[in-house]
Amino acid sequence: MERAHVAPLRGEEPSDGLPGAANDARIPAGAARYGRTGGRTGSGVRTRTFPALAGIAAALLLLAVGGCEASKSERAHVVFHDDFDTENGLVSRANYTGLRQWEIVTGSVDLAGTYPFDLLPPGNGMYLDLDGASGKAAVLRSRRALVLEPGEYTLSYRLAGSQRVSDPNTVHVSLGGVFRDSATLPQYAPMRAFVRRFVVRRRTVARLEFAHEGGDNFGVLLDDVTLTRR
Ligand SMILES: [Ca+2]
Ligand SMILES: [Ca+2]
Repeated sequence: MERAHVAPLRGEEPSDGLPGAANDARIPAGAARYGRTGGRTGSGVRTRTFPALAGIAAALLLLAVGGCEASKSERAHVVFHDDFDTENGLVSRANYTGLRQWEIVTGSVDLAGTYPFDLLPPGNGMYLDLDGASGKAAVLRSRRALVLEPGEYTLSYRLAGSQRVSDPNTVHVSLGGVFRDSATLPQYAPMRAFVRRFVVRRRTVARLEFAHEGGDNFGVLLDDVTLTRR
């Protein structure tokens, strides 16, 4: 049975999608009314048509400027992202140590995604088996210390079961003292997104960490780690 626990300041259930970057630019009510009024002024009286068109153009300009400002204020800032798709020339490797953005504190990981470690259906690019081939699962930590300015954060990552031996696998996720979560996935759990939201109230510097339990060389599969701030 799959389970996931989280104690963020503000959490939500796992989602099938990554956090959206769509903006919710709203049209001011007054501007909308102006547009409808302008549309009814087509009376054929030439001397009144030009001011009306100028007004419509001004309203559209205001809408465009307002929309841009709204987009800027609501746009998420990407603090960290890794999809592993540029690792090792897309060649799978057991006990891979060349991760660009992660140090392996203990244990080992396998780089997977292509033969002979094409464990999932196509479409995931490269990903990691967090319990490599050394008999000890990995503690993976971001090489870069992440500077977390106060704000609302969304951390998303995709996890799948090992797709091989029948034991469940547990991984613990943390970001310093501001976020902590864990997930246990059965053997054939498909790859899906976990999306977590939390608030950072004071400037913090922290490293992102994935710590896998056990060590039987078949672990949780990890892909698409993204941290954003609003
Ligand atoms: Ca990938
Ligand atoms: Ca295992």
